[in-house]
Amino acid sequence: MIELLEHPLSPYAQKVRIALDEKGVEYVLRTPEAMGSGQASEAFRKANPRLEVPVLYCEGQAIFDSTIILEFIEERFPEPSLLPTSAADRARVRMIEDLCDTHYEAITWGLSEIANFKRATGEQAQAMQTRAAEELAQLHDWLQGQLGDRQWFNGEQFGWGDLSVAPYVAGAIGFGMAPGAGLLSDWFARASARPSVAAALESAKASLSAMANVAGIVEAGLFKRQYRDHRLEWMVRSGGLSIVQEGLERDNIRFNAAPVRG
Ligand SMILES: N[C@@H](CCC(=O)N[C@@H](CS)C(=O)NCC(=O)O)C(=O)O
Repeated sequence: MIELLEHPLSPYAQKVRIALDEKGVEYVLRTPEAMGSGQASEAFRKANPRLEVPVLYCEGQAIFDSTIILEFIEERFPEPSLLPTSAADRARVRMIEDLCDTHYEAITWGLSEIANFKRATGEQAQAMQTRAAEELAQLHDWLQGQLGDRQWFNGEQFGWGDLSVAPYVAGAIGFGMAPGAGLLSDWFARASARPSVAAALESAKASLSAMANVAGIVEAGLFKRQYRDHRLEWMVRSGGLSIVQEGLERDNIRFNAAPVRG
C-alpha cells in the first residue's frame, strides 16, 4: 500500500494528496512522530535527510519533495494526466508551481511564524503582516494574469497548475488575506469544490486547533523550526532578521544539514 508521510497543514503534502485523489490512487496517511522538533526517527531521516514532509513510500522506495513526487505519480499512474498536453503549457504550469512553492509559501509560512508561533509581536508583527499582505496582493494579481480567461490554470481541465495553487490560496485565506473578488477568487471557489481539494482543505481545517499550543511548545524548547531557502529570505527581507538571530541564540530554529549515509 502506498503511504504518504504528511502534515495536514503542509501545502506541499496537500499538493500530493490532491494529485493521488485526482488519479484515484489509494494510499494511507501518516504524520511522522516528533514532526518539527528536529528530532526525527532514524527511518524518517533515512527517507528524507531534510526531515520534511511530504515523503511518498511506494514499491519499496521513499520519495521526497512534492515536485519530484508529483512527477513520479504522473509517470507511475499516467491516467488521468494532470499535465496539460503541449510542452509550452507544461512549462507554464510548472513555472506557476515553482513560484507558489517558493515565493507564495514563504509568505504564508512567515504569517504562521507570527500568528501561531508568536515569533513577533506588537509593531514588528504588524509591520511584517502589512508587508505580507502587500506581497500577497501582488502575487494574486500575477496569478490572475496567469489564469487569464482560462477555466483552470491547467487549461480546460483541472490539473497540475491548479493543485499547485489551491493549497497556498487556502493558506492566505486562513490568515485573512484572501484574493479580492475576481477571476482568482472565482477559480478558488471552483477548485475548492472538487472532492480532492475539499478533502485536503478539510483535514487542514480540522488540525488547526492543535496550533493553539505551538508557541508554548517552541518556548519550552521542544520545537526546532526549519528555516530554509525562501522562508529564511522572507524573514530577513521582511523585518524578521532579529527573529532569526533570536532563534539561533535560543536554539529553536534549524537549517538543513548535509545528508548522512543511512
Ligand atoms: N521542497 C519541499 C518542501 C517541503 C517542506 O518544506 N515541508 C515542510 C512542511 S510545509 C516540513 O516538513 N518542514 C519540516 C520542519 O519544519 O521541520 C517539497 O516541495 O516537498
